[in-house]
Amino acid sequence: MTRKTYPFIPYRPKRLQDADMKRRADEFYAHMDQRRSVRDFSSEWVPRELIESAIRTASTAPSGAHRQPWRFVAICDADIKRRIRIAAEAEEKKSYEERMPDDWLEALAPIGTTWEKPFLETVPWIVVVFEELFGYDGNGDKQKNYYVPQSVGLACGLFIAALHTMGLSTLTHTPSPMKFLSEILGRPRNEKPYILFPVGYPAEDAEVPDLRRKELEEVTIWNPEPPAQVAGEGSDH
Ligand code: IYR
Repeated sequence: MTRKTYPFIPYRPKRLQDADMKRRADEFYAHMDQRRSVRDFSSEWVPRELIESAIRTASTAPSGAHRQPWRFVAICDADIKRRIRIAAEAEEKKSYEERMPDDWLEALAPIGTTWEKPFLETVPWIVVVFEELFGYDGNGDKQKNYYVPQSVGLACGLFIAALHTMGLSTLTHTPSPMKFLSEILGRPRNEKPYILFPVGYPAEDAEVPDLRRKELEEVTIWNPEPPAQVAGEGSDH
């Protein structure tokens, strides 16, 4: 069934000079490579406009059938943050002490995480992302969404990049199970908690593990190996 109902419009992203492409690519990589997950936050205020901008950017992500099946719940209220901390710590305590198998605890040991999550109260903002499992059409009938976890993951990646670009920090936090977030935040049953982002500035004395990222060669398979590029030869074709 080919039935295009959108009007289609030309798309001509500005073509850059080869040298500019490489420079911008390298600058973007260098910038993103500075990003670190933070677990010790300052209580310094972050204006709502910055959170709005990050959510706008996140919402530019591609999504299955362009359903944009994500909801960002932005929380700055001290009482709600406290309730989230209490519920998250209750679940995390059970996870760390009873539910997580030894191999998992061992994998986390070098990072030093524990069930205690004081940052949930310290940070100026918590943003909880929900997956919209299904929506409703104009008649109020259920409408399926597609590739929801992929779509929401992509939006979260852009959200993280947007925050980093502003000089803000976050942590991808997944208290488990996360159902308490639906209850505290009063979200409907077609929405499922996906991830929680504390957002703010690192505490003045914040430290992060001195970890290394995998080399390009460890994460890339060229299939087949592309021909060697001749120096000075652009890719104008
Ligand atoms: N959700 C727990 C445990 C945890 C799991 C993984 I995998 C991490 O990379 C970090 C933590 C917590 O937030 O502590």
